Amino acid sequence: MNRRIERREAAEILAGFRRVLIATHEKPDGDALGSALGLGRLLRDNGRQATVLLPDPLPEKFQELAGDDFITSAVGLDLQNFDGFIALDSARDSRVALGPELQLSALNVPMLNLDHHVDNSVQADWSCIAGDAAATAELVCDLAGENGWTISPAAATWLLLGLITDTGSFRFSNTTGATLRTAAMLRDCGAQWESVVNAAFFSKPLRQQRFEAAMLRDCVKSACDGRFLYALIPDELFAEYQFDMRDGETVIDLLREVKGVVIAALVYRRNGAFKLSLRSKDGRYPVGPIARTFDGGGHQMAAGATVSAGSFAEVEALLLEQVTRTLEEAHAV
Ligand SMILES: [Mn+2]
Repeated sequence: MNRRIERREAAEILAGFRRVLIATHEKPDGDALGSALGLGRLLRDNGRQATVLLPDPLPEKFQELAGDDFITSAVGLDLQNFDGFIALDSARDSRVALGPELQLSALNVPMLNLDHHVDNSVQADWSCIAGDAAATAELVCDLAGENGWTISPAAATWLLLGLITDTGSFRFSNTTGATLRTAAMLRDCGAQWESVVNAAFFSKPLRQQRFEAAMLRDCVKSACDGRFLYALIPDELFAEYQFDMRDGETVIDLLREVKGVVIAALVYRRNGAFKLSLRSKDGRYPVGPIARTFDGGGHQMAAGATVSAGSFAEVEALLLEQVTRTLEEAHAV
């Protein structure tokens, strides 16, 4: 159970499937959608059947791009019909989004777990965890390459979305030479560069721009001599601008962009607890370990957690303690 495998073997297992069910993490972001819808297309373009299950609503900005290449509910799915199940970009069992009708434990289908979160703990038959890939979509491209598969313009467009969003348009330090070569390959395969960039970065509703302006004006605090910048965002602000953090993958970058900032954080309420998002822009001060002290996870430079606390002040105190400690010690990456 849960054998760790390298890309070569993952590509062979993938090639052996004929009828595949694909899922990704709850509250899907660009890489979740890009890797899931991209892999679905890729498999169909190369002689397989593939069904992508996305029970959670898509971020508003990606809805147009997505069309109807997926199903939103497992109702009526005949599980006997599949000879493979693939979980993408999901770091934990509880993150794999299947909707209320289907339990991961009840899925009696050989399972392949593909991800780039180094702390992935999903229980599958096989797990290929590529910590060196900037995006799960990059890993999917590697597997396509191993199998010599054709990448159609539609598949390339989705996979590019994963690469572009998880690298912040190739600005973040997870961008390797291989990432850039993969992006170039996808563009050569006919990926719609302009559609992807427009959807990911140039499609904010005006109310989001206003939400962000208000957040910057009213909610941002600075600590550790300006090296830590964070925002405590009250429910009222989300309500005033009808903004949902499901659409807010890039909000934290507004803090990361500020000169002198090493660590950025967002804190807001979610389901009776507090959601914490963390970013670092200096490898000597990773935020992955901070997230793990709150029982969260993610990557070294981009991580998150859910914190049970009574008030914003309580979360703030815990956070300041951890970040101060991190900034005082230079960690080796
Ligand atoms: Mn990802």
